[in-house]
Parts: sequence; structure tokens; C-alpha cells
Amino acid sequence: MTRALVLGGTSDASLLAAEIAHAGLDAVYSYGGRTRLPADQPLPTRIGGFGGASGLADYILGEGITHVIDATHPFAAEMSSNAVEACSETGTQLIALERAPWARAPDDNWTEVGDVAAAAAALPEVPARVFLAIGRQHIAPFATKPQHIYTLRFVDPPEAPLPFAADVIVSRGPFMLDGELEMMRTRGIAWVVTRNSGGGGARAKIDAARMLGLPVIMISRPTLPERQRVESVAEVMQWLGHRTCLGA
Ligand code: 3Y8
Ligand code: NAP
Repeated sequence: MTRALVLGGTSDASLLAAEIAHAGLDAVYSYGGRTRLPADQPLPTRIGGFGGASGLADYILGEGITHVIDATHPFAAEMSSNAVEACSETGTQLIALERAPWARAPDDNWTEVGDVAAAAAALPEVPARVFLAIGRQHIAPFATKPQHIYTLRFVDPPEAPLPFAADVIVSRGPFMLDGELEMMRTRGIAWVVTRNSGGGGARAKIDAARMLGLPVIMISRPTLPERQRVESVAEVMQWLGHRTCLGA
């Protein structure tokens, strides 16, 4: 009897949860507990860490999980690595729902870097208006370049003082092109810093940057351990032995 665990927290995971609920499959949706009010899901939902790979293995065995779908974000590297380790240890089937990275278009002006520190180093010395679309958890390296006028975007209002002066937009996305263009124009944004998240929920900012001719510093994805991966909800449902009904 199938009992699935969806490691969620992304738009794609929400689409998958809708299909699984519609198919009447026994499943649990899991959030890491990063945001104050995560979106409701049509599945029984748990929130918070498992306690490392061993905690996840215990959860899998205790809950009788037969299939794990890693539908987390491409930068949620620790969760993804724990899932590979726990599923190997417990002999549980694992698949990753992972959207393709954004590909540079001919008129994109991208500087590709390996991590957030390299992104901060890639900014110019001369003061500029910079949009940091990388969330809350990893902004510290930009304190090395305090001369810039930063706009940050968080899901929730900041709880602690920021490591450098910045204006914070509080919004959870998904984001639309018109809104991104309006924001960049009214704030006079000259540089955009982003992770290569892929998917549709956050790509509007790079389309807006291209239209405005702005340079983008693109942080490449971390390397994840080998595991079966697909890019569509339909392929996950097929793997679970079901067809999609809602067209995701
Ligand atoms: C808690 C679930 C949805 C909601 C939106 C997608 C789209 C926007 C791309 C920008 C980039 C960023 C950030 C982002 C993306 C979607 C989707 C996606 C980037 C929620 C969500 C959770 C999180 C966690 C949060 C991180 C933060 C990262 C903001 C829910 C809204 C910047 C990643 O305050 C914090 O601690 C936030 C932490 C991890 C990265 C960071 O380091 O700050 N996502 N995002 C999940 C959990 O608890 O398990 O609250 O409902 C989901 C979404 N995030 O479902 O359509 O493609 O999924 N989220 C990045 O760099 O790409 C925003 O602003 O342009
Ligand atoms: P991470 O660094 O890979 O994970 C750190 C720890 O958080 C994990 O080891 C695990 O704790 C816990 N965790 C993460 N995701 C979880 C989940 N879905 N369910 C239960 N526990 C989870 O993860 P992250 O980058 O902080 O991302 C956290 C969540 O935000 C994920 O759901 C991810 O999909 C979502 N998200 C992240 C980003 C991003 O930029 N990273 C963007 C959009 C959405 P234990 O070790 O204790 O089990």
C-alpha cells in the first residue's frame, strides 16, 4: 500500500500535492518551518526538521512511508542530501521533482558565480542600487559592500537588525513580470542578484532585468547527490502508479 512523503516548500510541490490529493493517495506534506504562515496544502501536513538523515529514516519507518518525493528547492541541499541517505538506509523509493535551471538567453547580461560570497565580490565598487532576490538566510556576505543601496525581498518581515542598511520588500511570490518591471523602474535598480532557482514562480525578475538591460549576478546551484529526478508532476504521478487529473 503506497504511503508517500512529499518534502515540499515550493510551487511545484504544491502542484504535486493537489494531484496526489485528487488521486486519493495516502500522503503527508512536509515543510521545513522557514516561514511564519506557509501555504495550506490539501494533504496532512507536518512542519519542521526531522533531525538529520537519521531522524528522517526514523520518521519513514515509524510512519510506514513507502515513497519519498523530494520536491524541495534546488538550493535546499541539506534536505535533499538527507533524503538520499535516509532512503538508501531504509530501502525506500525516492524521486526528486526538480525544475530545470534557467538558461541564459542571447540578450541576457549574466555573471555566473558559485556562491553568495562570490556574488557579493562580483558587485562593482562604485555605489549602485542593487536588488538582492535571495531571501533572508544568506545575505551576510553583502555587508562587505555597504556602499550600495540594497533592496531585499523576504517572505516574512525581518525579525533581527539587518547586517547592512537595506530596504525590505515583504512578499512570498510567485512574482509577475509587470510587478517586477514596476519595482525595478521605481527603485532605479541597476543590478539584480539571484539564485538559479528555475521554475516559473520567480523567473519574472530575470525577464524584467533582460527587458531593462540590467546586469544579473546568477548564483549557480549546489551539487546534489545522484538520485532519480524528473521535471514534471505528471512524471512523479506516473512513478507513483497514477495519472495526473488536474493537468499539472
Ligand atoms: C517555506 C512556502 C509558492 C510560494 C512561492 C517557487 C516560487 C516564490 C523562488 C525572489 C526569490 C527565495 C525564497 C523563493 C522562491 C517561490 C515559492 C520560491 C525565492 C516559500 C515557502 C517557504 C519558503 C522558504 C524561503 C526561504 C528563502 C526562499 C524566498 C510558503 C514562500 C529567495 C529563494 O524567510 C525565510 O527564512 C525564507 C527562506 C528558504 C531563501 C532564503 O534563504 O531566505 N524560500 N519559500 C518552506 C518551508 O518552510 O519548508 O511559505 O508557503 C515557497 C516559495 N519560494 O508556493 O508558490 O518556485 O517555488 N523563496 C531563492 O533564492 O530562489 C524568492 O524574491 O525573487
Ligand atoms: P536546507 O538548508 O536544505 O535544509 C536545512 C534543514 O531544514 C534540513 O536538514 C531539515 O532539517 C530542514 N528542512 C528543510 N526542508 C524541509 C522540509 N521540506 N521538511 C522538513 N524539514 C525540512 O533547506 P532550506 O534551503 O532552508 O529550505 C527550507 C525549505 O524552504 C524547504 O522546504 C525548501 O523547499 C523551501 N525553499 C527553499 C528555498 C531556498 O532558496 N533554499 C527556496 C524556496 C523554498 P533536519 O536536518 O532537522 O531534518
